[in-house]
Amino acid sequence: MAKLPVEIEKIIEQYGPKLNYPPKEGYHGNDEPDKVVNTHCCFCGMQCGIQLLVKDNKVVGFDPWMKFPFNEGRLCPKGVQRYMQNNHEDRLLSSIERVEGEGFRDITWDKAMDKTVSGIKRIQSTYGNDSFAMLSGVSLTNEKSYLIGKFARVALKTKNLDYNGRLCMVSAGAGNKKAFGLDRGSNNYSDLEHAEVIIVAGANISETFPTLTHWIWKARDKGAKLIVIDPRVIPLARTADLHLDVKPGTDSALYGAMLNYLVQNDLLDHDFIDNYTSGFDQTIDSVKEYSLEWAEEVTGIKKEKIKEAAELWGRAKTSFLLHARGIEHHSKGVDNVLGCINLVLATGRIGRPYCGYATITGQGNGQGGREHGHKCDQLPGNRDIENPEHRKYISEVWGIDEKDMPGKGLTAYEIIEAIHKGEIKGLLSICFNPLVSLPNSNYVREALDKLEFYACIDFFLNETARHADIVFAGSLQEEEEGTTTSAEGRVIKINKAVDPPGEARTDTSIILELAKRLGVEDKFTYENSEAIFNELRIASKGGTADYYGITYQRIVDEMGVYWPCPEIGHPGTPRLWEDKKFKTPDGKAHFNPAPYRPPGEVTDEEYPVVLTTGRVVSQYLSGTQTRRIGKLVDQYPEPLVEIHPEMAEKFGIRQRELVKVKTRRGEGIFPANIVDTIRTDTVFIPYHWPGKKSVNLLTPGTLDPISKIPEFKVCACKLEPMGEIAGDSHFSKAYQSP
Ligand SMILES: Nc1nc2c(c(=O)[nH]1)N[C@H]1C(S)=C(S)[C@@H](COP(=O)(O)OP(=O)(O)OC[C@H]3O[C@@H](n4cnc5c(=O)[nH]c(N)nc54)[C@H](O)[C@@H]3O)O[C@H]1N2
Ligand SMILES: Nc1nc2c(c(=O)[nH]1)N[C@H]1C(S)=C(S)[C@@H](COP(=O)(O)OP(=O)(O)OC[C@H]3O[C@@H](n4cnc5c(=O)[nH]c(N)nc54)[C@H](O)[C@@H]3O)O[C@H]1N2
Ligand code: SF4
Ligand SMILES: [Mo]
Repeated sequence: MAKLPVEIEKIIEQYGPKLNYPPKEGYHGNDEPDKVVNTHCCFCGMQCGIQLLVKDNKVVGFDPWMKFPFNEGRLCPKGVQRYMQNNHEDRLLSSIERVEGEGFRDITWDKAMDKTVSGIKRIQSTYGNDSFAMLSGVSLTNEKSYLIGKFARVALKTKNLDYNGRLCMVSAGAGNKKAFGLDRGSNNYSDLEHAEVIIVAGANISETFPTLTHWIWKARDKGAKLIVIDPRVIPLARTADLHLDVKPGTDSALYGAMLNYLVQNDLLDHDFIDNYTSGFDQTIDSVKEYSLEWAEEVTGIKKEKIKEAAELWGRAKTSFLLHARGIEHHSKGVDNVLGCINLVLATGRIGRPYCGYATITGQGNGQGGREHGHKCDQLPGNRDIENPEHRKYISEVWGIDEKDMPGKGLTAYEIIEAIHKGEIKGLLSICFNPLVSLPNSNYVREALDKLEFYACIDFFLNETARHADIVFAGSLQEEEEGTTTSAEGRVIKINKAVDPPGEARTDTSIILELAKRLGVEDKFTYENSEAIFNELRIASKGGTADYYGITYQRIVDEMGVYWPCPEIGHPGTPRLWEDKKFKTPDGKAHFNPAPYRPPGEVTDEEYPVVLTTGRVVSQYLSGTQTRRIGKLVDQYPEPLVEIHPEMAEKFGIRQRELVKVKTRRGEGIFPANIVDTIRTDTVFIPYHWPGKKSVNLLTPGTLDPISKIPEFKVCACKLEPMGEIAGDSHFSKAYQSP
């Protein structure tokens, strides 16, 4: 039974996080590397090209990969430190097991397998197959995503498989499917270059997708107008033509009012609307009361600014709209996305050069990983697990009886709820750190402690894994060959640089061995990653995310191929919708009404302040990887709460004073960062830290009804200054927070 380990100090001492710094004598200038491997950054969805330098089977440095077209050698602070992991002293070199009262100890591969398989079998034979769940992640390659989707349904025979993209891309995915029938950013980013107007909504691009700013600056050099929609004056907003300082949770009111303005002033593309779309009349009907005055009242943005944004957008000849989690992490995330798409469709600016629309995919393989079947409702090729034809096709590819294909399962946060209810008793997780990344972390921790058996596959012991019975030492991105799909929809090649060190194994070999021991070896015979990819190609054929025409060789020769690519001779599709043939049932792009409704939790007398959460440039996600890299930690060692000077004065808070931030779920203590770049009614806390430093102690488990994404971007809080200024000792404690 997984219990919160009392031996936590010992575990931290043994497995970190400890900080690695580059050697004082840099690798460059010493002797030649054994090899230089062209591959990609393991972090965000930009998937920048990078060259890894290898010496003695260790990744020891990097060089820019100048020829990779998207980033042309440019890298961000995380990219230049990504090589610091394979050689890290916290790296798991062997599988480990938890011994109550003792902490973890090494265990042989064979025993780890035995214990896991008997854990799975005991739970499933006592409580049924669906009582064992699996959670996965999209830092994994396409091959692993595909394999895990198949493994959960064919080997574990459970319907309860979901992934960390549930916290990330699902609102955008659901909105894109409703509007276009397909879930991918519509353009490659070079289309930004000649856009006259660019809207960036809820995306802190300079910190979260730093290399993408290059394409925005290129457009700015040519005179593009930039409109940024964010409650904070993010770096990109400092030089924008217009900054709309939206109150968190009110975007749909803004987009509705902008659409109404376009209609009232006939700034519409009638030809496009009449010939290529449906749903226009109901949609404009739903916003006809949305005046500029009303929108100012709801969103807190001056009506003159809203009007100017609508004018700029309405009169442009070319344009690009980009959004990210700022509008998607909401209980109406899907509606916000649809509100943006309505603005794009009303002006007909899609499917033409320099006219585009895209959600900016977050995680490294956030795009590919949401297509190949490790979502609870999905089969490969972005097929629907409840559609009889889709089930039949994939059952044939997998060589199983359609009747044995499980149905739709629970989403990530619902799996936690089901553990609380006693419906789920066992868990296998890979590439996911839910204790830090899911909302309401006290509730998540209690769930982990209720599991009868929990196994995890990772290369570092993340905070969730500290609750596991068995942890398999898996592989880093650079330790296994495969492919990912960048935020642009470009399928690219991840090349193996080194072997997994010590007794660690590739993720794939761990999954394959589990499948074998669960008695389905015959369904999982792959010689290598390419063989998995070739099966994926067939499984995706005819689906909306069609990879059939993409081969490893083509990816190398062409520096990536954009899906859909349905035939071997097909050139790939950098820009979607040039043929105006949308993938919806009627072949048209759909307008969808997205009327305003308030967020799940609004401020009141007791909790008078809006809390929103997000990222900083130097940390990545739950921080498992980046909280171990010294230079990145030094850049921003712990979460600060951003507060406007007016609010600080109101509550009597001084710069760097410790502030207790409380919500209905919990409380945390954060040093104040008093800045005038945030709304006066809102505070912001980044989320990359665990334990007492975790803002997810405070966030609510409210979900979007369609996408089931948690409402990370808005809740109500109160602030209490603690009287103490955060000193050095406070900061240093943050390095090793449990
Ligand atoms: N450095 C770094 N880069 C990353 C990551 C990382 O962890 N660290 N993670 C990657 C991943 S997985 C993702 S998903 C992306 C996320 O990339 P982003 O979505 O750009 O990042 P966030 O900081 O979560 O949120 C973006 C902005 O939303 C704003 N915001 C908050 N509430 C609202 C609202 O109601 N409306 C609007 N319009 N804006 C609002 C915040 O002020 C913030 O500036 O980044 C990727 N890149
Ligand atoms: N409050 C708040 N919470 C948020 C967000 C927010 O904005 N605010 N953002 C949400 C978003 S957008 C996201 S994407 C999630 C992310 O949340 P998580 O997915 O939980 O975060 P990660 O840090 O990516 O955790 C992944 C784990 O996978 C491991 N890993 C990485 N690559 C590999 C691999 O190749 N193989 C194996 N075996 N393991 C690997 C890492 O070591 C790490 O332990 O967080 C969400 N949580
Ligand atoms: S922008 Fe993203 S992919 Fe590029 S170097 Fe930075 S983290 Fe890596
Ligand atoms: Mo994400």
